[in-house]
Amino acid sequence: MKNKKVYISLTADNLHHGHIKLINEAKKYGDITVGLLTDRAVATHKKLPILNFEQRKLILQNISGIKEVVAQNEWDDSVEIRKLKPDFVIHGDDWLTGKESVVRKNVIEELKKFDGKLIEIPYTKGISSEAISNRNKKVGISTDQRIRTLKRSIKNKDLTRIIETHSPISALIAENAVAKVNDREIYYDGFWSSSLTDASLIGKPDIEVVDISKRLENINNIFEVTSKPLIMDIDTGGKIEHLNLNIKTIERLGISAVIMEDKTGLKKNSLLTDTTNQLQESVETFSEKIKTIKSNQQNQDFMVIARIESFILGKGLEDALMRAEAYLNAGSDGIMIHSKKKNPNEIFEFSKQFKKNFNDVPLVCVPSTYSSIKENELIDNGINVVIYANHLFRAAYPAMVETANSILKNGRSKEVEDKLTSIKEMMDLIPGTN
Ligand code: SPV
Ligand code: MG
Repeated sequence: MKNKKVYISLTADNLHHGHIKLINEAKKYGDITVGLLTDRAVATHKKLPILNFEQRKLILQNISGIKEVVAQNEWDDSVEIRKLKPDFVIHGDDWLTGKESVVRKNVIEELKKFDGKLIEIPYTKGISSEAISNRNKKVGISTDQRIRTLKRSIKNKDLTRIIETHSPISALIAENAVAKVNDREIYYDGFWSSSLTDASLIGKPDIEVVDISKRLENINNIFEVTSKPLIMDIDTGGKIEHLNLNIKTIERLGISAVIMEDKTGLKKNSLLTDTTNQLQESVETFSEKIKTIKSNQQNQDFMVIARIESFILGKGLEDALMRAEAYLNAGSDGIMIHSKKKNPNEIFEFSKQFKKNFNDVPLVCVPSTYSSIKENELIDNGINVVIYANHLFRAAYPAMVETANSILKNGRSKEVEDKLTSIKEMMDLIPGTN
């Protein structure tokens, strides 16, 4: 008689004895097919797994009792179950409540259609993949792993969400921030090291006056206490002769990508109202800079993203598209298109034309002035990476002003106390306090 088919769905990023118990139980019912969640499937609801799909698959293929490992492309197990029609589905009973209970309902409905059975086994107490993952977080992340994560995120998520961090504390806040929306966990995929907020932090204008070693020292401090990837704003990239040296340091530190803008002369911030004295670099020279970075990079996952300032400088769509093509030919791994309009129209016009020829090239935008646009509209319009470029700095500033003024006015701090974080909350945020 043919063996019965048993289906179990796993992510298997942090394999532990609870998984082995489940597999041993499943074995009793027949031949096990594991539906292994793809990176993309996991990323719809949770953080990307540490190990990629192929690595996780290899581990499972070498566990006795597992007959086959197939890709589960959806978060919801019932989609794969519809295709495979297993005799049994085995699952831990931890999905009776919480975010997976909807999936459970769908699986039960699906099984009814072909008389499959659901077997739920008691969840192994005292261990969870999440707990292991939190413990790993304390151990830290390797440089290569951090660099790689940005590319993986862009590949596996509809939209990679980046937020500005100007200090280790702001980075810790961004690292830990999570919003539960429906049954999904929404979080930031990485950090933006902004020239504007790095300069503002030390009371200087955004004119490439903060030297690179100071910027990198700040990023190094951020990396000491966090694990997410970081995109660095390298302004114009500076002199080619410096760029080829700096890029090695940047990469060695574990930065995943640099964004370099095609301006020349005294660079000022793009959001200034008056841009009359700001100049755009020639296509030839800027392409040389891109080639310099590409020829000096060591890690294949490191990316250079060319930032086009045509809209900022009033040059228009044709110029932006021409530059995008030239910069990609020079080796750029992605394009950032910038605008300081109140609506995203010119960004979306660019995206529409750009994506016709370069659908697979990551496209980045920075919606500081057109902030009413929602992320799902960015996705619908072909944007792959969104950068919230200055928001944590801008959030901290009014809070500090208000506190400073309130203490002066009242001759004590009590009036402002309930707006402040408690000392305990502050300490809980810092790793190693307890
Ligand atoms: C920055 O954050 O420093 C940027 C983005 O370059 S913008 O301020 O919009 O120019
Ligand atoms: Mg900048």
